[in-house]
Amino acid sequence: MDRKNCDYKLIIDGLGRDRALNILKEMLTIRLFEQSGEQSYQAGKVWGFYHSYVGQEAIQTGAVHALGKDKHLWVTTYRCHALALLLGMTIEEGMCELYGKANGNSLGRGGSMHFYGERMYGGNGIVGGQWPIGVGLAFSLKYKNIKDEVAICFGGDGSVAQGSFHESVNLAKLWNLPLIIVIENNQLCMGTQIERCICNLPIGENFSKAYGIKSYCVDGMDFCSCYKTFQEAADYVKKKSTPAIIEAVTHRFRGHSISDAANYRSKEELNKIKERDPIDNFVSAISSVSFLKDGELADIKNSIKKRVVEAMNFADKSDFPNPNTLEDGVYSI
Ligand SMILES: Cc1ncc(C[n+]2csc(CCOP(=O)(O)OP(=O)(O)O)c2C)c(N)n1
Repeated sequence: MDRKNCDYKLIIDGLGRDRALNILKEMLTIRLFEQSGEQSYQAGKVWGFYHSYVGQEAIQTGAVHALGKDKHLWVTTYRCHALALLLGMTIEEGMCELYGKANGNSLGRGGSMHFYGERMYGGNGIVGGQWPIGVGLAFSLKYKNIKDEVAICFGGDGSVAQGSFHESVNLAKLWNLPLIIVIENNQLCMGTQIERCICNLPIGENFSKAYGIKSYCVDGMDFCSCYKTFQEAADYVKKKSTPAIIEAVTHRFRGHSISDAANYRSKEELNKIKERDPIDNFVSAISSVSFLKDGELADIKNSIKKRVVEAMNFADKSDFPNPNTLEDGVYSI
């Protein structure tokens, strides 16, 4: 991991106080959104699958800040709430989608695994289903000769075991597509340890060698390392017009989904993991350059919590989609 190459002070100074505080607010919004969504689920207001991004916040926040949310084409897995929020979805749209309400991000038809945005192509429930979509997005950029944008495709470590990953990476390199392939390695393929799922570790380094692709390995619990690595990888991909792999080593604090009690991990192990909480890491990084005043963190948390609770009430009061619109948006050829 190239943490040692990451000059925190330089990065935080370069961001400036306002932007650093915005980054903190975004990571806290993701955390509180996820926790509140889970509460709503337990209260019977949200159904279906629910995959929380808690613990992994630094990766996609780092990526979106490094590349900019108004450019590029993005796609991710079923663990998709964070990316949608980072790319501009409102908390209300997100909460309404979880509640299956017509004001939701996908008009209440997709639920937790199917969030979208103008530049975000899901939210995909099929493990490994996003890799070929990422290749298609990168192909479209090359085809249209758009040189200052890339496609970014996120996937879990378990999805590297799918054939779709290998076919996609092969094509991306064969056609030299501007694609950043991000393996969010939370070291668990659902409930199976990565060592029992993937044959050749470290995953990013070894699989990238197989396809002749440059790879980066980054501490996914650290915003600054992620931010710097995504900047470097995007510059490389644009300059060389070729793909790159980023393996972000991380941990999820929750089970694979809400119905997974994560009994395969001891309390002690989880507590140890939480000592490297990406939000706490960022708070200490910005505190070390005096960007955070006394009491400011508590104020920020309270105001975000208030906004999330308002969004939950809004979702609760919103209408379910009208059954007469059931066939809207359904196309056939
Ligand atoms: C094609 C397909 N096979 C199986 C599943 C069931 N499934 C959902 S997630 C998952 C494992 C994914 O592991 P990983 O990519 O490491 O994700 P994470 O641990 O972050 O949930 C499986 C087998 C599925 N959704 N799609």
